[in-house]
Amino acid sequence: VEMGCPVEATQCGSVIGSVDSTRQATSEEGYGQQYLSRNPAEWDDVVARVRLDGPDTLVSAARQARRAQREWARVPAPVRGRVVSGFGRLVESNKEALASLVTREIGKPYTEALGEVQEIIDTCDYFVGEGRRLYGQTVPSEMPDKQLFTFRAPVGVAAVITAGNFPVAVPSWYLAPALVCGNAVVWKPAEYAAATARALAELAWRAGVPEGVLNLVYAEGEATFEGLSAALREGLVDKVGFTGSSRVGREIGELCGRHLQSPCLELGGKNPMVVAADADLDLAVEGALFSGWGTAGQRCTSLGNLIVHRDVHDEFVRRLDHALREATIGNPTQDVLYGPMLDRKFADRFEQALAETASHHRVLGSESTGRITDSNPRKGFRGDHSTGLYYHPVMVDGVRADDFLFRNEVFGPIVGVTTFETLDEAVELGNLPGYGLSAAVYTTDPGTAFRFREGINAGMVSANNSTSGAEAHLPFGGNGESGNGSRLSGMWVIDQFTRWQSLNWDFSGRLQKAQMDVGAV
Ligand code: UN1
Repeated sequence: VEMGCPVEATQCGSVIGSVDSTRQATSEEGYGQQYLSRNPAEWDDVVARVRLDGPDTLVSAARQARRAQREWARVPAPVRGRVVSGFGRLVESNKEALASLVTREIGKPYTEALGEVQEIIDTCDYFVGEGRRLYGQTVPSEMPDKQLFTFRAPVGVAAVITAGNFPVAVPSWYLAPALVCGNAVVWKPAEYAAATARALAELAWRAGVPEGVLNLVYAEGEATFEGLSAALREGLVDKVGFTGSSRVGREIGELCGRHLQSPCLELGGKNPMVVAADADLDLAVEGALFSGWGTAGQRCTSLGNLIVHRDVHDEFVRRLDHALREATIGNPTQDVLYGPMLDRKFADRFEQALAETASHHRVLGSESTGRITDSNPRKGFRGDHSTGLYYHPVMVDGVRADDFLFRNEVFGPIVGVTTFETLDEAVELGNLPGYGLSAAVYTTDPGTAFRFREGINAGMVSANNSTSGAEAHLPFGGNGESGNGSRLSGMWVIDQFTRWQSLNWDFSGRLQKAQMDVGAV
């Protein structure tokens, strides 16, 4: 890893410091090419240069993790909790620097980046307490002079593969519980958020997480997959955590299945927002704007389909169109609704999706579609569009249930609008794309909200709030195309990083046989 100071010297200091070369994994034959992590708002600004590792590096990291995990599991859980607490405190004292780094590396508006850093702090705070709980149970036995107990045992080594749209918060959902529960981790972050990952790992090591317990590997998709396959074959990985696309999630799920493992998969979403006839329309417009176009639509919880009651459709779309035209887009260091796309590959994919959809629909919210350039400008744009991956916001009205846009996650600043008449119809439309991450309903009738919650197949449902912005201590995760039902965050994630172990303690001094000795008293 070769990395210049990723933020201005005044902000950098303790976040990154110098990179210790002894922590570098050795490069393998055929690998080791450099990857440049660039600022998507200023493409010439190289935030970090990293060397990409090959599959063998991932395997040797897993081997190292296997060795280190045994020691770590012997550290008492409350002490492991204190280490995670120290990590949270270090993040907190570097909050602004870390948020600036996130803004610079992935183009997330600074205020959102601060929120994201807050999310890791909250997560660490939560899991300090878990270190003092990790409760097991005492269970009565069917036989006398015998006591049963249950314990939570660490799973062992977790391989964690994370996307870069939440380069701080999402990794913490895996790292904090995995570490508190006594596991070691091999972490493969998104390469386009390499500097942020490095900064986080540095802070964790500095807080006292042993190096072998947290291993950072940079690798591209194919090398990661190959390395993971080999590590699973060798029995070096006990749990895989993955946040990313449904397509890759399915491949990882298949791979894990072959090794009898159930991974933790947090995948895409086509999150619906239903606007009922009795909704507070201004509130719904605000929610749609934030979750549909905020973060340039690049959250897994971003709004995908707006499902609006026929009676309020015209008025709602008129107000949202106005809000979109007024919204400020541009440099993420400024006060903007959204900045650039995360990276060039996301910009390219968004252009493909636009070509699939925007050209044959009624487009609202903007004068134009596509990349914002000199010849395709946007009113009120802030910053320099010639250097950044900026796109016009797009709202597509009159989307039908079999349209590409209705069925597929796009991961960009585009939302389709469709109408409904009955709540049953709205729920059916919401479930139709087959994802099941997040969903929202705007209504002033509690009955509508509860019926929506019952009918919609989503891990997270909001009433009168947007599809994005889940809190750090609620179960996070989805169903269907959005994941395999695993949940991160709060007490629920503990089930991902521990396995129940029972102890059956007989102090009768004779061989008591379960089932057969019942009633022998
Ligand atoms: C993601 O996009 O992978 O609920 C996570 C939210 C954020 C996390 C999103 N707290 O929108």
